[in-house]
Amino acid sequence: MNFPQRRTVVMGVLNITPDSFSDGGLFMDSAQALAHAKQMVQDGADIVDVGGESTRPGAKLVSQEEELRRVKPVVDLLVREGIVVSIDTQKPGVAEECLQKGASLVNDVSGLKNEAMAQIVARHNVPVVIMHMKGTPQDMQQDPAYERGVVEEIKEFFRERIQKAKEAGIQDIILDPGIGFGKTLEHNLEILRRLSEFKDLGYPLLIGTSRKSFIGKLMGNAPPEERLEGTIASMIVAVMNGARFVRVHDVKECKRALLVADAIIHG
Ligand code: HH2
Repeated sequence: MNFPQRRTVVMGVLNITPDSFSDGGLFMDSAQALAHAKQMVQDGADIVDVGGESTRPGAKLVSQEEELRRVKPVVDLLVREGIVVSIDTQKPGVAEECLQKGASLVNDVSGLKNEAMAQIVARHNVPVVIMHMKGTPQDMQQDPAYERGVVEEIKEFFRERIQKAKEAGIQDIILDPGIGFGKTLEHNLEILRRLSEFKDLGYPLLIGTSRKSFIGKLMGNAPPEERLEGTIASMIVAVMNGARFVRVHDVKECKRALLVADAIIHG
């Protein structure tokens, strides 16, 4: 896919879930979801990332049937409006049906754990986000530890999954170290500080810090709706350290910050 080279690519978050940590319950109605997606595009989103299963720590699992019931009509509506859609799912069956509806990218927070996902992505010839998660959303925040170092272990994971993706015939890979997915506050900070080390792998990097709990902790236990400044600060650090894609809820504000940051970084 051809994304702009000289500026950061903005992915706006659209969760069709009752329980997502910051926008849960807001967009269960398709008309509201469409209106929000359009607003995000107007505010500067290049891609809208549609998700039907929360991956917050301790989230309840959702059946494939229920996930499809939530996301498919919305993907359909957005594609008809000409919006570039990414489908945020770990389920090959959900990815398949959404790609058939015209989604342009698969965002897999399990990083191609399920072999069938790699086959589907390859067959549709679309880009895939390979995200790192230690454990599952149900257990990932129970004392996560990295014996060989958090950056080192994530790089090992990426090397293995890149190999699998290539074997399946996937052309277009985006890597995401998965901020908050089986990571302590210190792990998240170290990943962001050392992000440029992932560039050695030779693939574009995506970062999703938006409104996450580590920001709340650093901002004196601020709730999700009061984490905008911390979101922007962490996003700019990520961009300076090599992120090409950012996944954000507050598209307008983040885009305005990126207009300045991108001008400084890319000229
Ligand atoms: N974070 C979330 C979900 N999907 N995908 C990628 N590639 N990177 C991320 O950091 C990422 C992601 C979690 O955020 P959100 O969708 O707002 O919450 P929830 O999982 O509760 O729906």
